[in-house]
Amino acid sequence: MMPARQASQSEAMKKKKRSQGDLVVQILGFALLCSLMVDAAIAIRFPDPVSPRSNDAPSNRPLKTAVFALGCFWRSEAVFGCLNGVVRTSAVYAGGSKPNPEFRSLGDHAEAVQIEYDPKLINFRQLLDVFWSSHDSRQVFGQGPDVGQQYRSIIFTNGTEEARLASLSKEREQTRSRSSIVTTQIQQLGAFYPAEPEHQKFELKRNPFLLQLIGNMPEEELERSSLAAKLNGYAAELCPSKTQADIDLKIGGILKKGWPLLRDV
Ligand code: MHO
Repeated sequence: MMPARQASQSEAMKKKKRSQGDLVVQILGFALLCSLMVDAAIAIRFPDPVSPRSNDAPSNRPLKTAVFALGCFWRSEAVFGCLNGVVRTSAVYAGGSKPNPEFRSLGDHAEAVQIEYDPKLINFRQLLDVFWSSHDSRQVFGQGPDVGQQYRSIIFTNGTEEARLASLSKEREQTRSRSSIVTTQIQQLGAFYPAEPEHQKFELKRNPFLLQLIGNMPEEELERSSLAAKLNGYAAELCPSKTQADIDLKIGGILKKGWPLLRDV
């Protein structure tokens, strides 16, 4: 028979092991819950990339424009900037009637993103899919902590075909969320205005290291640059995970050698 002291020690050890085991199970459960919550909160549905024909450079092809409002335009610009086929993005004010709005007095406008895209590489339907899957269209006049009509959700269209695709996608979205109303408005695009320079490529500008890596472009170049649009998405960690990883690798390579500047990703 075990002496009383030894027996109680081994009982205590068993208890400790059991409670350590419980802790591990709790931590794993919590981690799983968190990852499910993050997935449920945002799981952007990225389109499958189409590879461009090498003899037909994107710069020679006619581009199309789309404008969406989905909350703070810092984030909206980053969401779309990284997509294959998106050539340029800008933060804009749209959807209102006030001429020449400014951030501190934008009247009835919403913060929005203007997207210039190559229709051979990505289409309006795919952009709509990214739009729906990258924000909460059921939140009334706001996104997360940003509350107010400037953060409302809007799909702007150029008329019949885009308006039809937008309504169809909204109906689909409404069937997905039976218990709450999809608040997204669908509007013909009217006059819209570029936001101030400090709101353009905001996520990228928060990262002086990345700015340096692309050679500290002057503001006008930064605003027109496809590379800057992509890196703006990368800086916000909103690119598809494969793209995030590819850019990480590229940057790692440059850092190792100490050169050259990052010219494309
Ligand atoms: N929550 C953000 C909103 C900025 S956005 C340009 C902030 O004030 O930091 O509306």
